[in-house]
Amino acid sequence: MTVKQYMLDKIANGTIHAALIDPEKQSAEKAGEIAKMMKGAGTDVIFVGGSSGVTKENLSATAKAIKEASGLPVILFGAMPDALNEELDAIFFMQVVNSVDPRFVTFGQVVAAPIIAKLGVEPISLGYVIVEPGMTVARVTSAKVVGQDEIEKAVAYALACKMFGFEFIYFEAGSGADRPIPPAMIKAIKSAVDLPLIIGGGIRTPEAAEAARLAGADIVVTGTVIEQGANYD
Ligand code: 1GP
Repeated sequence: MTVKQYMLDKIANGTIHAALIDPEKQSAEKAGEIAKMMKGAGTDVIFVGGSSGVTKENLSATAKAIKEASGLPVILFGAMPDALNEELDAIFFMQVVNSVDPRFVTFGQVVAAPIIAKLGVEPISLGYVIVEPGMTVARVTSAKVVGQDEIEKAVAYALACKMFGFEFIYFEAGSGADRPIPPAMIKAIKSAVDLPLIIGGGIRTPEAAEAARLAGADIVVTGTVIEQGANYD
């Protein structure tokens, strides 16, 4: 079964949880332990990636350790093409839809596409939209962030993603955001566009995750809260 189908089957039964693990932040062994612990807590899929410091070496070792320790599928989420490797189960082939830097819209993808084809790793196309405050990822990608109260604009981005043919959409407030994507925005996106909807950035409490779920998120992503709980050495 493809990773895409695995996620679609899970989503059909309700919202799922994705843990984001940054390969640069701990040893591969520790990443495996975290993934195993997260699986025990109900996590369904692991996203790996980070805004900087992701190398082929730390990414492949981390993906391998996560798969061995937890059995969960590992999807690469945002990284430079030279970090791609065959240990990954799938790659979000993503466009930062509101970036004004063509490297994050098309040019980086053109470099990555033949590498992904050669490796034989499953690509899952993803429209990625950055919402205020946006944090590091908004700065790195020069994104024109969608305001927290710009619900119509968010819906327009989601519709554009649908018309482009993306398989998944991800609305991101940025890792470590002080405000997650507002539930009203999630609800509006979900009622306008029937694509699997990923929501992340700034979700630190069960209440915030529950609010995203109730508003219509299909996949809720947490990163920082897992890092903080992991007691890194
Ligand atoms: C970042 O959406 C993810 O890409 C996770 O954000 O680190 O704030 O949980 P946090």
